[in-house]
Amino acid sequence: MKKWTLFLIVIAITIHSQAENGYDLWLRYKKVENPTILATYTKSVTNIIATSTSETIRVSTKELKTGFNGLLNKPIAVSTIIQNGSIIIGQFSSISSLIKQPINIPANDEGYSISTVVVNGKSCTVITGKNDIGVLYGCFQFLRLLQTNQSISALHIQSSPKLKLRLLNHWDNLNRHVERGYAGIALWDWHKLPDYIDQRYIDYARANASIGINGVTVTNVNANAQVLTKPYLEKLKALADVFRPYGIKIFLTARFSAPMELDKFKTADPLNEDVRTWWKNKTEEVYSMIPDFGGYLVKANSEGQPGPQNYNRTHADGANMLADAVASHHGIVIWRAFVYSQDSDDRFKQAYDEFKPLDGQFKNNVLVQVKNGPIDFQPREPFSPLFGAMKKTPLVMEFQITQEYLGQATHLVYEAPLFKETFNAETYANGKSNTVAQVIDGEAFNNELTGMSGVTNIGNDINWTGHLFGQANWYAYGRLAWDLDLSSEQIADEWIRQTFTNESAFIKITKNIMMNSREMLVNYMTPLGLHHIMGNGHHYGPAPWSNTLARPDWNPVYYHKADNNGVGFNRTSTGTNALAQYSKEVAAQYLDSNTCDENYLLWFHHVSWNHPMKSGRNLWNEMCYRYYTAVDQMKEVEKQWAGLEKYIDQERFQHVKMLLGTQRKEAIWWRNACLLYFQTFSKQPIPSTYEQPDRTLEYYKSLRFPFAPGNGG
Ligand code: GCW
Repeated sequence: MKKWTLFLIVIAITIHSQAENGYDLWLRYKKVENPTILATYTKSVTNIIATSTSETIRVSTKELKTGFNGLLNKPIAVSTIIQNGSIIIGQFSSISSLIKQPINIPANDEGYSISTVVVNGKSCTVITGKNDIGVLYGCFQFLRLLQTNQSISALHIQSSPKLKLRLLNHWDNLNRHVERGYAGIALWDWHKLPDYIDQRYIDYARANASIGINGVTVTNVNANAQVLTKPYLEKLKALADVFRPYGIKIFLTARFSAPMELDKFKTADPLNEDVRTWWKNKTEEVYSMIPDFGGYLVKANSEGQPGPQNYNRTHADGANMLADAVASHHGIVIWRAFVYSQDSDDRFKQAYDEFKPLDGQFKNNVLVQVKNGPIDFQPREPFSPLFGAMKKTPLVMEFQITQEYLGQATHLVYEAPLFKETFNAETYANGKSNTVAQVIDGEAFNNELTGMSGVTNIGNDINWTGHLFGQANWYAYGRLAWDLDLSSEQIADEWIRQTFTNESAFIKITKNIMMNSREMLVNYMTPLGLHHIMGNGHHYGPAPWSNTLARPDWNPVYYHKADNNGVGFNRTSTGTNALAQYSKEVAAQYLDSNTCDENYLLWFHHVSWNHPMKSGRNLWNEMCYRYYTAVDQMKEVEKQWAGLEKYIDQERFQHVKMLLGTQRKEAIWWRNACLLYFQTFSKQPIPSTYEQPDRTLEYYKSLRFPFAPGNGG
């Protein structure tokens, strides 16, 4: 009996120690499995020497200790004695007297260098930067090398971020509901702030710093003026104090009508002197509490938000008023270009039509934040024409990390290929080769200020992002904001190794699943350039038939324009001529329905159901082919994952497995619902070689999801 009890306890402990809930993200620091690698690491890491006691160096040291303790499975002491394997960290100015030799340091203020050097005959690793924050980034990079089993014996690494502002945007409301959030409620426990500091705030800051994020807006762009009141500023100050050592600044979403809502003003006109003074004073109050406050992010005159147009003023008038208020503190204003109204004949054109004429009118501490595509974060969009057009205004790229239109938190979709597709697109701005990446990193138009914002997928779910693989999107977003040239594969590789294991068989299959996942999703949801055909309001599931919303440009039928003649939105000169917003080289790629990249065909053309496609099929059959092939791929993904059970802990294996089951069901739902609907126009059969839909179109139309997550306030 006794023996058995012991045995069971041992089993229970083993299973328990293996189970992981995903909370540790990519910062797991598990013991290095390969004994040879472990032995070399153990020799190369013997003690930590920190040359200052600043807060950022303190958290750097702490992170290294935690990391080494786990990875090497032994405590590593902090000391001042140089020995073989010392890890010396500190600002360049403070380490130079210690190491007594020149060292290459990065040009950029936030960059780092990691070098193997011999000091007093001892081989050491020096992690340094011009500033403390570079040192912290370098420490995280060093830990990443260990976690991914890279050699650390002869390091000469220098790295600097390509973008100045690497931001996360939380669409979190003060009641903790997260707009388009699928991972629980907001992290910020406003009620308990400022006194209660949840460990999560610290771990959130660590995770962000590990990938180079340096600013966050913690509230929704559909803003609530309350956040500007004293009690909330006190709560924000508490968060800012937690984030500061990690190099993360707080930005606020500003509700344009705040002077009216908080102080009974009759107007919020940006040219009214009292209004301007109100913002000036409010901003002074913010800076008195948060001296490194980043600035304001504003959604104005869009989807019901108030803005300068309410007073017949322009977006530039509004942005410049706030820009003046933050200028003396070196703050910035990020003004969103996500605007559209039903007066336009094509929502695609609206942002360009409103913002292009304002180019050159913004103060120099204003950036305009543009969504990657012209409509709204669809599975595939052409790049927004504003990226080639705003020559005098720095633009911030806005990506949506949360998967509002990408299967929410039940679909495994790796977004790096989507981000990279946008970056790699040619704008031909200034009549020469200039990619979107070159516009964003300031090269194309010589911008000093550069930045990127990601609408986060983070909530209070134990694994932060709902779907474990959602973590990869947070990770990839940050890594790309640091270096736009990193490849999707490399980022996936790093992420898998840190999140799961360095086992090559596991990495190969998982990377393959990730790399194909976005294209697969496009094909089971919106192939060939279909877009915006999801359910009303909550945006969950397919509803291409939907035509009941108040405004035409909210309805799916507006976007696909299916009829008996064909399908697609004619944006050529015989249609809305949206293509004219691109440079002529870009427009030329899409102008002709016979040569247009088929991935964008229905974005730009209304073509007949019999339109000949490159495969030799007609459009209808190609559509069937895409939907069916994608579902087959999804089934294959499920099988491949099932074969990976032996490599990872049960808890995370089962989590992903169950969600892949949901994803397969929903892929079939999308395929069947869309094909049955479009078939009512094409009047052609779904080829008999395919398994036929087992439900009717009426059934799919009847589905309702009143409590689907992420919707409403
Ligand atoms: O994608 C749409 C979302 C809205 C969001 C809006 C925006 C915050 O459906 O929920 O509002 O975009 O980007 O402002």
